Amino acid sequence: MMDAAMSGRVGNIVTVNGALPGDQPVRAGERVRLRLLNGALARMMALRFEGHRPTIIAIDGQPCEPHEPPDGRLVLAPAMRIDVVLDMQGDPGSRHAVTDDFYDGLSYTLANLTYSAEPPLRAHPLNAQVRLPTNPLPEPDLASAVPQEIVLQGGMMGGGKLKGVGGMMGMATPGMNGDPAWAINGMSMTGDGHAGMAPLFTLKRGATSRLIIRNETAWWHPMHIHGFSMLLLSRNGAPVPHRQWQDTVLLAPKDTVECAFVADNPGDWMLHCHVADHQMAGLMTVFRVS
Ligand SMILES: [Cu+2]
Repeated sequence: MMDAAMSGRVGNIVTVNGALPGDQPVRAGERVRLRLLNGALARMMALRFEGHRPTIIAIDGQPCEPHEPPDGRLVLAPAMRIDVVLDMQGDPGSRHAVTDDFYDGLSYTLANLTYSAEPPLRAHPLNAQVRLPTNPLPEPDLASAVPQEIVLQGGMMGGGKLKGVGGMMGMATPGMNGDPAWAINGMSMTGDGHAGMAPLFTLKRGATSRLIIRNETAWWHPMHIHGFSMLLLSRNGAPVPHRQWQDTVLLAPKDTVECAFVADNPGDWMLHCHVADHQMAGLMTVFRVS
């Protein structure tokens, strides 16, 4: 429960496609499309491709405007998927590290791009378009959008929003004695989510929902929605570029993110943190589209 009230269990070994990653063979001049998926329980990742410039072409399965990640650093939280195009512009025979430096002081080499000795496949990098056709998602109507605030609360050092929170100061540790460690708008849904909890909010089918997700905690949370892809509008008041549609939105401590979607999919849907330890300890809710 102590871990669940903090970062969750990040583990100590990262595998790629189920195996310990080592050399990833590539050839100079080739263009590679990588679909990166963070399947970890709690570990965030921030990948750098030494000597290379990945271009993001899709996030969570939704094409976006092709763009390079800020500082060349690809941040991937649990459940996030990012498609990148990578032009192999290294020299034949060279090796380039793929590193993960998400956690301060804990950076490591995940794998190595290992070039064969073959001559480059082509003399110049490809000029061809990397933009993918967009999916037919309904466009949110922001003028008529129904605002809904989603406040993430709890965890260690969270500022006392939950009963007993504030464990670092010698008070009760959140999550101990079977209490939930986290809450959304003051309510905690724990276990497998079938707790019979009433929906946090209800949307009319076809209405545009505008979610304002506010992270009051001292921890990172990849918030994952079922049934919909959300258009990211702003982060901490600044507009989000590249028209990114996501079903998993990572919030840094104290972040506020605004997103919108058209509620065209009837049913009861989950909205939860995808750090499984957080979800099971209360960072989960349900909403209804009817
Ligand atoms: Cu979380």
